[in-house]
Amino acid sequence: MAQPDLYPVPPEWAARAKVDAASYAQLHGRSLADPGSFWLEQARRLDWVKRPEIAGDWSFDEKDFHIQWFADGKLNAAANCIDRHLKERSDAVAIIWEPDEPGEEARSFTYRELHAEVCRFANVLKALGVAKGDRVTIYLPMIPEAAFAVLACARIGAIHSVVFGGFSPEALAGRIEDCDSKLVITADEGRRGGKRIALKANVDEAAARAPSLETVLVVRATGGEVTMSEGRDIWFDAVAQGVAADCPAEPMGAEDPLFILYTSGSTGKPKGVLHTTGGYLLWAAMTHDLAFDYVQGDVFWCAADIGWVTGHSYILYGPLANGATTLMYEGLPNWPDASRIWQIVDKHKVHTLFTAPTALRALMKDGDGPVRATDRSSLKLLGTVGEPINPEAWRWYHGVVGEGLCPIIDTWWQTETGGAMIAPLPGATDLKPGSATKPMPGVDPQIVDAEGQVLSGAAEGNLVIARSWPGQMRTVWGDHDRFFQTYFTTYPGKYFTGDGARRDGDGDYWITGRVDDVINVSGHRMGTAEVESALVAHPKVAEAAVVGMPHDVKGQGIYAYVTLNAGEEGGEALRDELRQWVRKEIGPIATPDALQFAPGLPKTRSGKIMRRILRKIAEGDVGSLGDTSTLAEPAVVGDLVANRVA
Ligand code: 6R9
Repeated sequence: MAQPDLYPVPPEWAARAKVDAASYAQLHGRSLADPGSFWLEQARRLDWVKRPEIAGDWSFDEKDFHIQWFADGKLNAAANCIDRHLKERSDAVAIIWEPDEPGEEARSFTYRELHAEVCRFANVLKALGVAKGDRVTIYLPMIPEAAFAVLACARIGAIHSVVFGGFSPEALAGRIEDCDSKLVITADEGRRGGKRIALKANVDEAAARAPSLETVLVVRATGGEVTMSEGRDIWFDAVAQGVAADCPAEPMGAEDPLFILYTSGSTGKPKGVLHTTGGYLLWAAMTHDLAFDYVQGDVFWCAADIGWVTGHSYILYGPLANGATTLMYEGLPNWPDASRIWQIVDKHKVHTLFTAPTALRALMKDGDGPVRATDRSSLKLLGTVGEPINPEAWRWYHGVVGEGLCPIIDTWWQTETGGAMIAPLPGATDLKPGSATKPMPGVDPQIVDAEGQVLSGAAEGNLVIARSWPGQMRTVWGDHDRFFQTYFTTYPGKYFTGDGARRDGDGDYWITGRVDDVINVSGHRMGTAEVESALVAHPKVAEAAVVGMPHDVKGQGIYAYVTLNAGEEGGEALRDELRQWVRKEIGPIATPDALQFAPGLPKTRSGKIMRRILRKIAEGDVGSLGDTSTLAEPAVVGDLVANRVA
């Protein structure tokens, strides 16, 4: 065999980084052996109104199920992200904002300016009657006001629920209603890749289906035309004129909610994942510091949208808590051309770039030219998140983008975990393309078999986390039982991630992907059940089954099998109509890549759809369909194979 595919820690990183291999082992060991003192010490990373004296207090057992961290502590997340940096670093740049249009000027905000913007935004919210504990839905493009709105909520103790601007009015309405939110913050329009997105018009449509909604606060972003509804809609700039640029930060209990973020699960409607103030913020700050070895002054660019957890933790909360300079980009990595992302790196002297494998695969398609045409010498570290990274993309990222000089930080985590859980530290961990490597301090991963037996040494199975960590979600909004049922009953006493994983002989973890009915499309989670229920809502559809299929850019694509009502005829026109229908019901990311009309679906005699077979057909792996003898009507399989959509 050739050289093992191992990329040892570069000596200069081992020498310079805050954590080296020996101190990582010590840190992780102590975090598990003596969690109480370890976490109280880590808590010093934050600025507390009242410093906590208790660390974790939790049990994953049904009888005594509870999760609390630093429960006696008091703090404010926005004050941690802004005010505490004012004394010494008020003129340091907090946020650099790069607009969609390359010709337009970038903007930047120092910590002092950020303070004024956030205070003003907070006072606007107060003037509209928003109080501690109220839910505020944020449906904004990637403009600076999105950061101000999030931090303004945190400042006054309102619970923000950011909804990705790509979601449809229907999806938005569901998320407004679920958490009974009375206020939506939106913009006239969003911009991405030169296109306009009619955000305010979407809110108007959502409002019709969301009776809890009372007020729509509209930020003027593009100047595009909108209809304002008297008594409900308010221009931000009109109210902002009269408010003060100072607003005290509300002292919050560490366990007071900070935000809700909706994410797809394997069943039912999206879940409102709830994170609380102290534990989440500490997790975001600690993991940002350790995994990216952040040093103040470095420009950190997480190229996600704040509508996803990655944006929450690594555009806003983690970097700002650490006094970082964080870059926020409005547009797409490959617009107007394939080198835009690298031009932004050069323009703002980006030190760390953190993006998703799907973006890398899309960029790789244009070859090395657009990368080589740029300098990139400011880059020191590269990160990835969202899905397993294929070794080809890893090597391209490392060799071409980073010129072989930048460690790749592959971070495995979830909306539920608040921040990175398994990830290399640049000064401590030898890298292997495709492996997220080692657990962060405090993380106790285990690999279990189907029966819950803990496997030791090199093994493959399902990934669970055996103990609580501060960044863990606390509940599903409005449905605590669903929280317990979803995550703690498959393997009693442990948090079940929904992911499969392999651990090699060096103790490195390799995430193999979801083992439940969640599809990972371009790093975004989509529940098969959600797409199915959108399809069956169409008047011509009787039944639908949705599975993932391999997709060379998106990682996974959506493959839908649709059975029509009797008398309906499937054809190209209806196929397009149904794809558009799903797009409208949920959003563009849910659009099926392939849609096959199926007179019947493979079901067991008890009526369960055999997804295993549908997955194989979607993958084109029709030679190994396995045992089909338990099917009620084995003949349907032949038809499905014959009419497979390539
Ligand atoms: C942060 C985020 C979570 C799911 C997760 C897993 C997949 C995320 C990964 C990864 C392999 C990585 N995932 N990071 N798989 N390697 N580095 O993406 O949160 O949107 O909730 O998705 O994404 O399957 O369970 P979220």
